[in-house]
Amino acid sequence: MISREQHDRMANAIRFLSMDAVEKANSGHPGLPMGAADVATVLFSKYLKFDPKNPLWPDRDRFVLSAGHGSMLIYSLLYLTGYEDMSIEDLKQFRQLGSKTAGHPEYGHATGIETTTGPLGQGIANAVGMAIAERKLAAEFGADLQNHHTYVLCGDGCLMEGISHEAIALAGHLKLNKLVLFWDNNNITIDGAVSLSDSTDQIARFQAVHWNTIAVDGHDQAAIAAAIEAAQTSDRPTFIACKTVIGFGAPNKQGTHKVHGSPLGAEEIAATRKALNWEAEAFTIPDDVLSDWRAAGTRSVSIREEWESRLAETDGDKKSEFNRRFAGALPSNFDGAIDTYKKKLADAPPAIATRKASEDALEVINGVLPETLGGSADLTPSNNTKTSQMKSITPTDFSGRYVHWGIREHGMAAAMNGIALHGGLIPYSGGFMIFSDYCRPSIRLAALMGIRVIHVLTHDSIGVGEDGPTHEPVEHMAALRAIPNLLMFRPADAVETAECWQLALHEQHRPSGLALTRQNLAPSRLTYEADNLCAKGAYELRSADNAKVSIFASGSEVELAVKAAEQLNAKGVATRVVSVPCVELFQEQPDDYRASVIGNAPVKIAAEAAVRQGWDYFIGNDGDFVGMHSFGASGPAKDLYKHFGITVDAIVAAAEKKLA
Ligand SMILES: Cc1ncc(C[n+]2csc(CCOP(=O)(O)OP(=O)(O)O)c2C)c(N)n1
Repeated sequence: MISREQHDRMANAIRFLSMDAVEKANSGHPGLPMGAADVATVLFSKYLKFDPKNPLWPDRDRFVLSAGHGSMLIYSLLYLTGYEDMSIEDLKQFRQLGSKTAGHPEYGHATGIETTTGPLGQGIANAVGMAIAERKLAAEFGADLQNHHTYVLCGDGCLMEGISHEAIALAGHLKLNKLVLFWDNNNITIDGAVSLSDSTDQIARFQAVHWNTIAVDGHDQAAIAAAIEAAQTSDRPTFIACKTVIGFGAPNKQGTHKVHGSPLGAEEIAATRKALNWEAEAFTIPDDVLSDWRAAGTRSVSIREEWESRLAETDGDKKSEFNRRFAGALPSNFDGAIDTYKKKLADAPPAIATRKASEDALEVINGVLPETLGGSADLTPSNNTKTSQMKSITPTDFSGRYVHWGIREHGMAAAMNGIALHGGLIPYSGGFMIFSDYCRPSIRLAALMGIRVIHVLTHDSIGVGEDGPTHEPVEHMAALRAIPNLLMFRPADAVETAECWQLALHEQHRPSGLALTRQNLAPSRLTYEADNLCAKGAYELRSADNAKVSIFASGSEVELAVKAAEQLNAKGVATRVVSVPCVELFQEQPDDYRASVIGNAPVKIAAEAAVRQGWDYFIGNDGDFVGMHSFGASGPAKDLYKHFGITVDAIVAAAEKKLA
């Protein structure tokens, strides 16, 4: 049992490391770590199941610092509990270029940072995804192998962000009872008191979405412990509202917004040392305190060892499947299944929408990849994301493989990040491409973290038709292509769709999006090719000797490009067509490949039912672009294509004009 005095000294270690690191960096946020130090100390010293020497142990509890600006809290905890990749030197390098201790916690910088946080609210939704993953894997592999909690700490800001509501409503609905959310209820944000902008009754709010709620004094060690113990036996997720004082211990600044995001200053730090009776110098932790913390870090070793013995005793197939799933490797029969499917497609190339082609590909994929976890933001019949293998997950039955996310795109995308980060599953979603805007902050974070999540984005252009401009993406391909480390695929037919899925699934360290049509398309790949032609991002689909015209197109416009080329060739104008399913992959190819695909035909035309931005890479400044120059409109898709001039005739005319 940790005495009150010991506890205080352990919590103060967090406080001083945080304020001293912020002071040294002359930048950062001391208020949250100082205020939440007691909550974190109780959690990490008594309850969190973790092993700093085996930080990736699959059944560890997950801890997410949703209020990422308080990053020194987690960095301090990692150092104090004995993570080998977080030294005192790393803390001294807080916020310096190239250090692990970045301004906000970044996934991959050090073990124990379970996700990148900073954009407020994301961490709560990540944690919901982690809790979904745990419950799903527990249903699949049994409680012997998966049985852990997910703890998340948030501030007022996280709770004000809309994404938090999407996430907590789903968590309450799904009864994710191993999810525990601590609210650092300090009544302060950057501008001042929370009352400037918010008067939500948070307890009532969480109760309304079926959470267990507990309110405690966030500086009362025993009360925090009792709340965590109550949470651990709850049949619902638990919200622990912890009343805290921001910047606790700083005699003149605590409780005010002055400690939120600025160094305390030498004078106030000296006063805090006095007030908290802390004599150790900056970055020096007294031996007794460090040894208490290190003991907290070894607390779960035997639990981890018992877990390892259970895994060792697990039936061979199940054990190797569990290990494969957490390694993120695809099963050896995966590529063969795609290949067989491509042969079948070549026998009778279907004229279908790529969203339907995606469903057909998923039917094959989900048959061989038990780790895929599908879902849709209430557009299942439109996104075609649910295949025959996928039963719906329900609050009482997680044996299914399909999540009904509800109309919560942002929460879905962030929770998918949490699922991918948790390990053992590959999440893919469904949504209308237009609403990728609603997912964008989380897609960006997936790209920043380098994790495998796959967004199925259907209804990818004016091909949407009657629903009109509110539902027709125009700038979205360009906007998504602008996100570094995200692969945006826009396949042209069923074969390309299967190839793009294959590529997305092989990408262990990048997210992908698949832009798919609502409308049917003529097949453009008519013969079987063993190679995945989409792998190089762009390739010559129709060749022509001494081509005078090159047409570059993606997705639904490849069909138009092929027909335009046929007409031009019939008129004696040698024309080739390049299909561009993934600009990012193409840009990674060697110079000579890119030069050969771009070619040197004097006339270059690009066709995509979207804005031109980005296409100059292929066609240059003097190429011509057949696409959108405005928002779309409501009407039958065929009429819209005509109205906006995205037609075979328009491509032919553009080429002829350039040749003239
Ligand atoms: C989405 C988003 N908007 C704005 C910010 C900038 N920001 C960082 S912290 C903060 C205030 C948060 O207040 P609170 O959660 O109460 O944190 P505390 O003051 O307790 O540290 C803001 C607006 C952000 N990080 N993310």
